[in-house]
Amino acid sequence: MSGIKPILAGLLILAVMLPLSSCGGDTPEAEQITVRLAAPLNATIENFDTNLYKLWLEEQTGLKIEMTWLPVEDAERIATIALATGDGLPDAYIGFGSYDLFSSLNLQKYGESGAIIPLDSLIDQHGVHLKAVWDELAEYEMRQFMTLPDGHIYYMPGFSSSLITRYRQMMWVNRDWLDALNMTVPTTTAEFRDMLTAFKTRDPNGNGVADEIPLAGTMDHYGKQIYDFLLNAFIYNDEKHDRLLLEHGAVGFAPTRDEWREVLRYMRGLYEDRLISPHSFTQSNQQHQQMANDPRGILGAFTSPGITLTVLQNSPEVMERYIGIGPLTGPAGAGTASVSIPLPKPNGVITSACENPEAVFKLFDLMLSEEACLMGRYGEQGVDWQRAKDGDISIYGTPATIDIINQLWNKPQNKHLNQIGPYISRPKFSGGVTWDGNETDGEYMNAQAALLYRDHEPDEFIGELIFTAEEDERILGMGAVNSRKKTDKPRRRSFSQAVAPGQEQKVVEYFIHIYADYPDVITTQDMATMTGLHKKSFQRILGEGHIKVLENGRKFIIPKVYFWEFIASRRFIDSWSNSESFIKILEGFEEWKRQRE
Ligand SMILES: [Ca+2]
Repeated sequence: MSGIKPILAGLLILAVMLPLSSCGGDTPEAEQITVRLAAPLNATIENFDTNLYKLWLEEQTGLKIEMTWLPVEDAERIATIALATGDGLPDAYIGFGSYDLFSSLNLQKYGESGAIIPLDSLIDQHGVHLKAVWDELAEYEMRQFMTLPDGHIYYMPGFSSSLITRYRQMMWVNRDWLDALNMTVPTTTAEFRDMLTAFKTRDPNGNGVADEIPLAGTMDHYGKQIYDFLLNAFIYNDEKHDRLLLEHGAVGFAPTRDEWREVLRYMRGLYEDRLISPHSFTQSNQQHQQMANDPRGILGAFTSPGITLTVLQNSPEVMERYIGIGPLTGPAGAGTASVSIPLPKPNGVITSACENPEAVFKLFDLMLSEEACLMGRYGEQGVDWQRAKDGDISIYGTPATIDIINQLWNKPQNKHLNQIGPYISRPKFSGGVTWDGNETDGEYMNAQAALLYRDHEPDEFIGELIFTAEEDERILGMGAVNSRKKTDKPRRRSFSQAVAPGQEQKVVEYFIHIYADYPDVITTQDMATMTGLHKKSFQRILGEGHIKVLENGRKFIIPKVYFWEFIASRRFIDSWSNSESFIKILEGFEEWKRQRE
C-alpha cells in the first residue's frame, strides 16, 4: 500500500576478495589523454602532482591527471556557475560528496540541462569494480540509492561503512566520577537521572566547590545534542529519517506518539533540576570540546558519535576519564540504538566538457578497486600499513585485517587523496584494524562503545526508502491516464470554484476522509496521485517549495500532516487542472460537501 520497502540491514557482511583486473597501461604514449579534475581545496593533501596515489592511478591508466583546486569557501559557487554556463567546466568534479552541489535534485537538473552526463551505459560496459562492489556489499543496496528518480546514475560513489558510524547517538559518562561516588554505569532513565543528580550535588571531583556540569551538549553538531540519545529510551528516534518509525511494515511518525510527550516530560524534569547545562543550547562545538577536555574535570556526561569527535586523542589522561554507555531502558522497557545506514555520496561526476568520458569513467572505476581503496585510505603498503598477521585482534575483538604502521588520516600527507574522489571503505578493513592493547586508543574506545549499541537495534527500522516496482507501475499508469486526457481535453477546473475563501479546511477534511487508509507518511508520488494534478505541475509546486517535504537520502517523503497544510493553501486551492483524476477528486468534493450541507 505505502509503496515503501523497508530495508533491514544485518551486521553480517560477506567479505569477498575482488580479483583485481589489469587496468589501463594500454594507451600509447603519443595519445596520452589528460583528465582535468576540479575539487574543493583539501588541506591534508600536500602536493597533488607528486602524490603517491595520484601517480599510481596515472601509471595504472596511462592518463595524465590534472587538478584545479577551488578555494573551499567559494568552491560550490564557482562550480555552480560553471555548471550553469558551461564556462570553465573541468572533465569531472570530485570532492563534492558532502556538498549540496550534487544533491539528488541538482544532479537531475544538471543531467536534464546536459551539464553532466549520465553514466548508465558506461557502467554497463566498463563498471567492473563498481558492479563488483554492488555485489560484494549487496546489503547496502548501493545501486538503488545511486539511481535517481529520473532513472539515471550520474556519479561514482564515495561510500563508508563501519560499526562506529552506524550509531550516531552515543552517551559517554565520567568514569572517575562514578568511581568517586561508588556508582555503577546507569542502565535505566531513572538511574541516569540519579547519576546526574549525584554528579551535581555530591562533589565528585572532590574540590569542595559545586562546579560540576552533570550533562552538556551543543546544537552545533548532529550527534551532540543531549536529547536524541535520551529520546531513544522512550521511543525509537530516527533523527536521520525525520523520526519515522517502522512498525509491522507500516511507517509512523514518532512525534505524534504518547511516548514522545513522556520523554519531553522527562527532559523537562532534568532541565528544571539544572541537570542539563543551559549552555547546551548556545555553546559552539568547540566550547563543548573545551568543557569535555577541561583538565579540572568538570563535565559528567555528553553525547558524541565517537569519543574522538569530542576528546583530544593525544591526551590519554582525558580519554580514560570517560566511558561509553549503552542505550538506556526507559519506563516502558528496553531502549533502542538509532541506526544509521550509510549512503553512497556523489564523489565523482563527469561533465559535458569531457571529451573522453570513457577514460575518466574507467579511472573512477579503478578507484573503487580494493587495491586502490587500500592505498587511498591507508597509504603505501609495507610502509604505512600491512596486512594483519594471523592471530592479530581488531579493535572490535575480531580477527584483524589491517595493521596500520603510520597513521596518515586527517593530517598533512602525500600518500593518498583523503578519499575525496570515488572510494569504497569496505567494512572488512574499516572494522578490521589491529588493536595494540592501548585502552585509551580512541578508535578502540569507539569500537567498544559501538558494541554496546549493536544488540539494541530495533527489530524494524527504516534503512532507506525505496520505491517498489509496483509503485513505479502506478506512476507509469498515471502518465498513461494523463496522456489520454490530453486528447479528450476536459475543461480545466480548480477547487477555488467549489470552496469559498476561509473554507479551505473543508477540502482538508474531505482529503482526510477519502485518504484515511494512506499511511502516516507518504511519498511525492502518493501526493500527485492523491491530488490528481499532472505530474509536471506537481513537480513545479514541489520545486517552488510550496510543500514542506523531508528529504530522505535521495527521495522526498511527507508526513500526512504537511500534506494537509498544502491542501489548505491557496497554492493548491487555486491550482487549475484538466487532469481526469483531478476533476474526479474535485467532483467528489462537491458531492461530499452537498451531502454534508
Ligand atoms: Ca566540585
